[in-house]
Amino acid sequence: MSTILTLTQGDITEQAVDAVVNAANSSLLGGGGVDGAIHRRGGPDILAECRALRAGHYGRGLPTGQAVATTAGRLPARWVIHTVGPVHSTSEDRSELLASCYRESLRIAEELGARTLAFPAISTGVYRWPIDDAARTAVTTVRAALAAAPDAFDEIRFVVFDDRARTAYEAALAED
Ligand code: AR6
Repeated sequence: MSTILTLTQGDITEQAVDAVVNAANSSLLGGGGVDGAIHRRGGPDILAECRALRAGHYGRGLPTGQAVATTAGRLPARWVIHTVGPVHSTSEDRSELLASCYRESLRIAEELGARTLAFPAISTGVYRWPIDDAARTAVTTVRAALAAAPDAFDEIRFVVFDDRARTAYEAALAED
């Protein structure tokens, strides 16, 4: 069975999927945007697990491009997969780190047995990544990872907030 890639405009915290990806920062202790919404709607259990991760394996924070899972608390999902996108830079190409966020999130999801996964547009808010380029990186990276694991997932859902992001993902999904 092959995985379907879908696009939804709306709030990532309302997605009924096995795992929701959080556009976190390396502190794992919350922030604005997607991160703020996930902690607000998901409740304190998520932060408690994040604090435990900081007290244990991730004492120095979660490095950019990596991912780690916690409970989803009160969200309509089983897990939150926290990943740290790169801040966009004009002096250095950090695309590989952005791609790594998608690959590592998929790897963790597969380990968990999550078959449906929702991704926000990582790095395109506070971290200022241009949306067209971010959408292309998201779609091509996910497609490449799925080619290597064709039976692992049922649905990968890209969740965007605004019209501009929706247009960018529609274009990226229409490309081969
Ligand atoms: N549902 C779906 N998409 C959303 C939502 C939502 N509820 N809220 C925002 N977006 P951002 P980043 C879109 O800033 O750029 C935090 O403070 C938004 O329009 O959430 O990776 C963290 O703690 C944008 O297109 O993530 C970090 O410090 C996209 O989601 C930092 O921001 C990502 O925007 C991470 O910055």
